[in-house]
Amino acid sequence: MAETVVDDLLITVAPTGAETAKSDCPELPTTLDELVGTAKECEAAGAGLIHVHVRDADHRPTLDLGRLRETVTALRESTSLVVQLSTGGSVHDPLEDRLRVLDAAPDSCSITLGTVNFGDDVFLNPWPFVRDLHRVARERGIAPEFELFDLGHVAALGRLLATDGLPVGDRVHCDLVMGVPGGMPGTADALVAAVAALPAAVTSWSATGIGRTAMTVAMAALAKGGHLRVGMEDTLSFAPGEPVGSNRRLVERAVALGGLVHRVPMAPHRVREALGLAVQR
Ligand code: KMH
Ligand code: ZN
Repeated sequence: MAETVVDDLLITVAPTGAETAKSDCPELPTTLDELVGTAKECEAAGAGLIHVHVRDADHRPTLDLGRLRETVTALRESTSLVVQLSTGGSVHDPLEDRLRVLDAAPDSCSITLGTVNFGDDVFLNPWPFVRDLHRVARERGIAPEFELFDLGHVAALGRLLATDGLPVGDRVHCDLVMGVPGGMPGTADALVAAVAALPAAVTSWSATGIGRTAMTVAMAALAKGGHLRVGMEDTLSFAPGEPVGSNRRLVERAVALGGLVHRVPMAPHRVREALGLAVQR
């Protein structure tokens, strides 16, 4: 009888983001207590990594270093999740503030591989800035997650690795962010094209579909053997006309989808190994 093959599944939760107002979505976890509560629920449901944007006392996005450090500490005290800080911030954040995020010493950080139109705004990622983030992350042992919003970003990742070398632990993890108005569409065809173009050095990849592309992208990612990112940063509707309600529900759905193709959620210690981080903090 053939042996049953069970592969693991990295589920990243991106619970908050920087682009949704609390007033438009009161369930969005914007306070530290709400974020920690969400993180605990999502870890219990099967998430292994949390992608974090921080808000200020008025629930607005902030890159205040004190708040970032406090958030990293609180998440480490309350969960085992791999803590990834966004260096993308909001579309309005200056590059120097985004680089300074690394001073909060997260386990992981996002690095976007190029500038992209972002709805009516521009998400700015000039090449020298991308190189600075990559260099500083490696110097500090922070594992990057390369965010790829477009096929050009996939090619740019190959260029970065060729010119500037591999990240910490020689692991290259990236996330296809699909369906942003201005980036690649959230379709199975686009995902297949992007995956086919990934540099050979890539050791793991996930995908996320923004808004109504969430399910299409998740199913295409699983069909191609990828990992999943879910969360209210990317998706505010669970189904047409049905608000998400909580990040936990999205993680639970990812676990269920993965289970259909015999994938089991990766525990945080396995995520650390996969990202080339020391297992013990
Ligand atoms: N808020 C977006 C403009 C990231 O976290 O690295 C950028 C973003 C990507 O969310
Ligand atoms: Zn983000």
